[in-house]
Amino acid sequence: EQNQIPQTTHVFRSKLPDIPISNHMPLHAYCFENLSKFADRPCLIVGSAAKTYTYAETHLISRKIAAGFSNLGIRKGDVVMILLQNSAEFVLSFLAASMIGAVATTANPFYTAAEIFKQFSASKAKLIITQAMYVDKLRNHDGGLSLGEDFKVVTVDDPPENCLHFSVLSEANESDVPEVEIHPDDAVALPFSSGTTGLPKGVILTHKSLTTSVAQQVDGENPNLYLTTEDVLLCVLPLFHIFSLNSVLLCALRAGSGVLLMQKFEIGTLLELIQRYRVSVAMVVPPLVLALAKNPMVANFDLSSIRLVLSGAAPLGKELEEALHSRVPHAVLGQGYGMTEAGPVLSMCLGFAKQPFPTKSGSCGTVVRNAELKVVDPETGRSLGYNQPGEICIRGLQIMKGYLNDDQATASTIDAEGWLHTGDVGYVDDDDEIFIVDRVKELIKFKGFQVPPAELEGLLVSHPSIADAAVVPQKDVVAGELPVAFVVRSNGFDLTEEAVKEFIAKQVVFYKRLHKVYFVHAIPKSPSGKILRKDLRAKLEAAAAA
Ligand code: 4UU
Repeated sequence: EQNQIPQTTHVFRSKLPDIPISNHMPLHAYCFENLSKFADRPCLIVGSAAKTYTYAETHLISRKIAAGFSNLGIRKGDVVMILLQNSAEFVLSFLAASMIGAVATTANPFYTAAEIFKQFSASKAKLIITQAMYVDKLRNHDGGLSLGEDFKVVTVDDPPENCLHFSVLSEANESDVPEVEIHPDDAVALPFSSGTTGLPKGVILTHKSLTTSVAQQVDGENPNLYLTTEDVLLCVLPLFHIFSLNSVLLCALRAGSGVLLMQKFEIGTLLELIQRYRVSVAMVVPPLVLALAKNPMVANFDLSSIRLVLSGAAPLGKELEEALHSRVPHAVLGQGYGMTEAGPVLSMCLGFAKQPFPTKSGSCGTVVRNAELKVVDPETGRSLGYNQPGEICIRGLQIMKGYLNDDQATASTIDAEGWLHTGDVGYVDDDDEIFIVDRVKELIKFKGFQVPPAELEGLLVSHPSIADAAVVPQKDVVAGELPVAFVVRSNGFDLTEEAVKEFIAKQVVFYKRLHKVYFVHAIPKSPSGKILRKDLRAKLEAAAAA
């Protein structure tokens, strides 16, 4: 009988009231809704080239590229792959795709040919926008598709053979943008993420998801993340990752702030650009906080323009937060907590609000507005109250529509009641602040980058001398976590640690490389055959403590 008593669900909400959200609008229209108020303000600032695009220019060139896409045969629903470092072309192409109802799948240009091709074929992209130096990787895959025939490649610099120059897009006639009807539930972005388990999958983010997420951050009388047209946001985190795409780029566009684009992180250049362009808002990951807090060069630069630092994508230790505080004492420091599948922002520091709330160091903020968050016991599914750690779940219009062509993975992530299960373990304290304490999912994060263990395990067992393997995170001060492998050799003792590391290094982007290989006789598994990752992690921790 007891089982039939309905359980009360403890739902956590923002301390800010819900707001009306214009999530019926296509993403680009929503971002540019207030364009006329700041048409001549700087929008994209290309740090390396000392070039600035105003809002009016950004809008116009995006429209030209949209027309250019259409001229190349890209239609509503088609997928365009953006394989670029941070650049104006990245932003303009993303917005242009939205304008014709196309979908942008963003990928890391440092990926190996195999990694790119997996995403390219899963997303069925028709066009790739990249740099000439990456084109060789697009020729050397074994998918049987031919560059220039089966798919088109546009380069932002001198085009190699069979590729087109970006000017075919950017010099098209903006009056040729076709009229398309875009539905709020149509996809606009297709980032890839491994979620709670398995290989990377396409995450369908719709116009509605992204407009809702951006609004939850920057809209309303008292925005959770208060940005103005005077702000300059640091955009050094890669735009192919949802943190930068959403919380830096899209939020800045909606608010009319300037976006300082940096191709890559280099501390000297970063500091110089912050000083030169008076960067006021810095979105960062913990390793960048470490650099800003500890690098002696910082003392030689004027960072007084920075009023807000938002760290996310990985846990930020209290100590590090306090060390940074001593470097930028006038700035508000806090965290955002996101997950690609969640649209991505689940929670954000309320110290960033227009009328800020006091917050605690170490917290990842409070759940965003117009959303519900709950914490459940991972064993029983029972919802938990304040201060009790459990799996964090989120519900709202911002979350993904689902995984691309993977109903099973979608169903095991978003339940029948619409709750997205994050695989993160955390609790909500008495002040409604969220603290993440652990992860129950497989994912490893190296400097905030996703390392899916299943991908490395698949590669490992493809080696003729490896019978079985498991990859787990090992704690690290600089990177947060490092991928390490437990390997069962199949024939004698020939295989060395170095050989295993090299075998993987050749096939993956730098941050997925193995940092240690432990040879074992067997991988601990549950009766159903699941790797007991907890046991392996415990083994590592015991070894580190010894
Ligand atoms: C502890 O990392 C992200 C998105 C981050 C983000 C986005 C917008 C942060 C702030 C923002 O404004 O997405 P993924 O999909 O690459 O990785 C998701 C996982 C989470 O499930 C969690 O395990 O990354 C971890 N994570 C964090 N962990 C993300 N943010 C945090 C955080 N503290 N602040």
